[in-house]
Amino acid sequence: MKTNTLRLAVQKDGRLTEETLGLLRASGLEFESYGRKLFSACRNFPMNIVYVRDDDIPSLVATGTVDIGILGQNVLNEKRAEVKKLLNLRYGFCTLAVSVPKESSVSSVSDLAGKIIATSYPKSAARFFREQNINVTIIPIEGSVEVMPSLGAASAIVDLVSSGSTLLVNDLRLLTPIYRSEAVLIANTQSIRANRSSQRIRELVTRFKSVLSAKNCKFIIFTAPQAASQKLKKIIPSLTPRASQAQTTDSTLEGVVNEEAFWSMLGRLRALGATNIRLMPIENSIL
Ligand code: PRT
Ligand code: ZN
Repeated sequence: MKTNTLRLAVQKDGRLTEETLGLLRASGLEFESYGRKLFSACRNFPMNIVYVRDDDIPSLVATGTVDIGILGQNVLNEKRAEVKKLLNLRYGFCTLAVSVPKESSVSSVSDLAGKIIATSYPKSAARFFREQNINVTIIPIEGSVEVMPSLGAASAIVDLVSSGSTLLVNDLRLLTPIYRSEAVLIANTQSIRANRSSQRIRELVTRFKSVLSAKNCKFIIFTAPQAASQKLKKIIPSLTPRASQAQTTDSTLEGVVNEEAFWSMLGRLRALGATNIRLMPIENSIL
């Protein structure tokens, strides 16, 4: 591994891996990722991608072993490393929450005073209960936290929830959220200042931002009566007529729409005479 090359740590094999590698590729980076033994070198950008366990990323970044890393905000909150957060990456969404057995009489967190809480996030859990002034005993558990209440080992758990199906299967119910989490990009505090790396990190952030801003937007193109143009522009402000149009009563309009909003505006577009509507992906959007 060349030492003057930027180093990015990503999760080796887990929930964030696929979307992280997808984001890197969508950002125009070319690299081989099969096998993912230790690292892969980008062919078209001076960066090595290092594959590690997500729990190790905060300290690898904090110590400068790597310059930047992608991990869940939850891991960062738990490890509390001296790093700089650069960007929220809009995937890997989940919530760290307190959950109790469905049949439990506990109706608020204060009912957990004096009780045992099982968690893989002992620091986050301890901080939460301390801030609430509730005395609990926290037992750190590495895996299968959700089975602890049914084993009689804990009255509640603090764990990540995304779809909620794990809670359902284990007869648990969510009592209260602690914090929301998503994948984030973090950097070593020296690397963002050093000449060697700061410009490359900035370029990477720009690439990521352009992918993220293009993610929910689609390019739209359709035909509509010229007389309806003003009303259509009120629905899609970015609409512009295609250049060099023939002198007809219809015009071809193009613009950018949020994909979710598109489906709710489709009826109004049609009512104003829009036909031949095509929606196309945008790969990047550099604003
Ligand atoms: O091996 P390594 O240490 O790298 O991976 P890991 O096993 O520690 O982490 P991994 O791959 O499970 O998760 C990586 C990251 O994904 C987490 O740090 C979060 O940022 C994010 N993430 C998003 C989740 C979830 N959603 C999630 N649902 N991480 C874990 N879960 C687990 C949760 O702990 C619970 O067991 O999924 C279960 C609940 O899911 P639902 O959908 O049933 O509610
Ligand atoms: Zn982990």
